[in-house]
Amino acid sequence: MRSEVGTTINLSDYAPPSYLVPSVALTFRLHPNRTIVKAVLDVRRHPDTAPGDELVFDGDGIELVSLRLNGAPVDDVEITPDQLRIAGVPHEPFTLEIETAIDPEANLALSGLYRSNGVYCTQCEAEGFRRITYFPDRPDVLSVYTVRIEAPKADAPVLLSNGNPGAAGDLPDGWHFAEWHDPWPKPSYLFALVGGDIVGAFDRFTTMGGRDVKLGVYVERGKESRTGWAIDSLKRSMKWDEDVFGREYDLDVFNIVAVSDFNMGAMENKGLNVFNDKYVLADPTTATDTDYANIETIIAHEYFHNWTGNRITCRDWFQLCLKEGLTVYRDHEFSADMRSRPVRRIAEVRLLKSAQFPEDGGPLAHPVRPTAYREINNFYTATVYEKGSEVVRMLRIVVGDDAFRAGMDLYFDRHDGDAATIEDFLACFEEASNRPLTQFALWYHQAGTPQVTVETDYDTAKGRLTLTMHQSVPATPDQTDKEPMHIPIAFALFRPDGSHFPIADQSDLVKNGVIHLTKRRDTIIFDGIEEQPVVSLLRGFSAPVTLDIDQPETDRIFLARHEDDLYTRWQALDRLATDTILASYRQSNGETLPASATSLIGLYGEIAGDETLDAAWRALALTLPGETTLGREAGLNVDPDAIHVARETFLAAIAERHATAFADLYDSLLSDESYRPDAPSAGRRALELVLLDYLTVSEADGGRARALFDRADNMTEEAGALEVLMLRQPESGETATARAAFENRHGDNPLVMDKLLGMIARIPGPDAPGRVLQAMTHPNYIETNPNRVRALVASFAGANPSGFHRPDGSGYRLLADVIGRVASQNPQLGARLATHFRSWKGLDAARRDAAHKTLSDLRNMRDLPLDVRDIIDRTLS
Ligand code: 0A1
Ligand code: ZN
Repeated sequence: MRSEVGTTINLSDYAPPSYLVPSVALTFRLHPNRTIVKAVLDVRRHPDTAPGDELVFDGDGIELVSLRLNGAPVDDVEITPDQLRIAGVPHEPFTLEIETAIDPEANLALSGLYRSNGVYCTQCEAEGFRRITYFPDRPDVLSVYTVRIEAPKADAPVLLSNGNPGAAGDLPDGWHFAEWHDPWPKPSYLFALVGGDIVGAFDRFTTMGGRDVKLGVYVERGKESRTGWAIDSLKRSMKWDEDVFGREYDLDVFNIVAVSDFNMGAMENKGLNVFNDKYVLADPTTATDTDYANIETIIAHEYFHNWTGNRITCRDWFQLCLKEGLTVYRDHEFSADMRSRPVRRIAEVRLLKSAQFPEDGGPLAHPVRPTAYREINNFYTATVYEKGSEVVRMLRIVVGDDAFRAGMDLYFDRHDGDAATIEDFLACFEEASNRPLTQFALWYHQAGTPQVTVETDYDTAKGRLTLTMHQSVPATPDQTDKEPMHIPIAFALFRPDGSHFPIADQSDLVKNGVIHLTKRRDTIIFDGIEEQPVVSLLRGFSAPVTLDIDQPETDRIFLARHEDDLYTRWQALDRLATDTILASYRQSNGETLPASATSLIGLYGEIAGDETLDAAWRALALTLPGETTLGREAGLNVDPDAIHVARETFLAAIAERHATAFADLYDSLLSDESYRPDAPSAGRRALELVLLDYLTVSEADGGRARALFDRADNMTEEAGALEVLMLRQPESGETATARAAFENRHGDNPLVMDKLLGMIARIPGPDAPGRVLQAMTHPNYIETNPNRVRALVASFAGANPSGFHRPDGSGYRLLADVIGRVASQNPQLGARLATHFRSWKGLDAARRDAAHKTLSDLRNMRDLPLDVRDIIDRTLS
């Protein structure tokens, strides 16, 4: 066990490793409670460092069985809870043989080697390998691995590890073995092993260079019929990375294993990706359109890591965004190419605003590349992933498409096989574009969401538009004074007929339709604008900033109607909806709408019925901004109940105004075609379900939703209809009957039952904590499985503001109790749950006090693991 208080690790203290391990041979004898691991390490001194004669390797909670150096026992060895120290090691390369014993069954932290439903599997990122054997467990030590796994054949007929398969065969007493060799040097966090009674579905892919790759997707027995979409997504990912980035796969096999107990979404271990089964298993009757889309993008994400993460890895964990931000950017581009680009962009921005903006504006804010941490597992954040991806996206805008591609090629070329840094990455783009990126690099170093304010002035006589822009970056923990950033603001100037004014470049300030704001304040002048234009800024959400522009309501409505970039059209509409709901919240606690709402409400009817627009886009346009985002935009002293009321008031007004048109449209969308997961069919269902929600607001009995629930032949409509019933009419008889039917049909499928847990958790209002407590008694709710806890408790705390933020603190106490129970067995899960307190300082006084009390009580808990303590300490600071 590592210390509860922990020490702070600083980027500025980075030093190369003293010892390197060019090759490793591991032998595992799998046993549920006492697995024996034999590691033979080829160890040598780092040529550039001058260590003393002491070797220090990392360990965590393992038992040392034996230790030999160059074949001889070692006397001068010290073992602490987290280290193995050997004094007086030779100067010449030597062999270290380490035998350790571990207990996979007792490993509920799901880090290192553990058992999931009887299947042995590993999770080594970030620091799990040290729970398997003693090792320099850091990403800048790269080794070639050879692995031999031995196990009873009946328990574990399938034995997998990284790389290519080698010898396999039977052993005495019903045991067997399999050997694997991975020729590509890799850090220990990419090591993986799987052993169990799992079943593979197979396919093949021929790479652009002619390599024939055997693809396998392994799942628990009985789930093999749900692997087709994952394999299809994998093949499309492999082809896309060749076509778009010129990246080819580099082994003879690529395996994916789906396990049911997993702390995150998935893991990119070299040649052996391990997945949370939620992101692999799909068929029409158990997975929704959202599940299909998530599987597609996560399979792609893990596959793309083969180049961005594996072939080029991180020098240290501060560089996490080097692999994560870049790989998220790549999976975004993939999904945009597979589906509708504007629709995907809307989803990305919604996620950024609901998850990353609150992080960046609260006590857990940190730079995309942090400079200090106590627990690295707490830095797998929306900032590192989503903002990290936005930074790469901006980089492309700043250097241009051609230099971006050239910079990527240079990066792959120059750093293949390296453990690299953000500086290495940026240097490639400086060279490719022949421009310095020093100011741009601030996106990696300065935390906080920049704020841009814009004043517009149009001089009719001169035909001149003047934009005065001002930027500021708010103070964040440990960073008070901020430098101005390089903010690319894509824009257009519209004529009243919807056409664009042509825009000439202005040296570095305006280029290709982008204003490059680099100063704290700047003035941009456009001449030859012969009539008052409508200004559209931040097109495509070209930078992760908040924008405040003095723009008349009529211009905003114009953009929501005529912006020809569909993402940006949604952005204009979303801004109008947000402002309307917040005005209602401020003026009347959400009870009544401002007069200005009338024209906007009319616009929703126009959009819904506009057949020229993609149905998926219309569905998103009709989805009002979420309560979390509204609450953040509302500023300080927020009352989430009033935010909820304000959103509902606006929603009800839209529903009432368009009742007939929405009903007709809804009826026209119902289809008898059999289910297909493609984007157009999914878009139709999304629009249908959004309309169903509007229509049910004013219905007495939920009959329409019940009818859809009964006729549905796919999980999207079945769960979608049930969700409308559960959230709109939680106590109705129709809801009770539908819910019982759902449980009856799917009670044996935990992933489907998770959907029900999520619905229960999201029912708004004062009864929410009681309902969640009740759901915890359901036999399906198992607290050692992160998916169950996330479905119920994280949905409650993260997606039900009016239910979670009860002024009496009951929601907070519920969360704290779960954290207390979960943390001792699974610290990472406990820490993730604790992040849901992150916005407590923005709430009204009663809630703030209640949250503060709960957080203080939690902090005083004995034996709180470092992961949780780190989050609580920072949240309270
Ligand atoms: N690298 C993975 C995410 C991941 C991180 C940590 C894990 O265990 C603690 C597991 C997965 C990815 O980006 O997909
Ligand atoms: Zn990743």
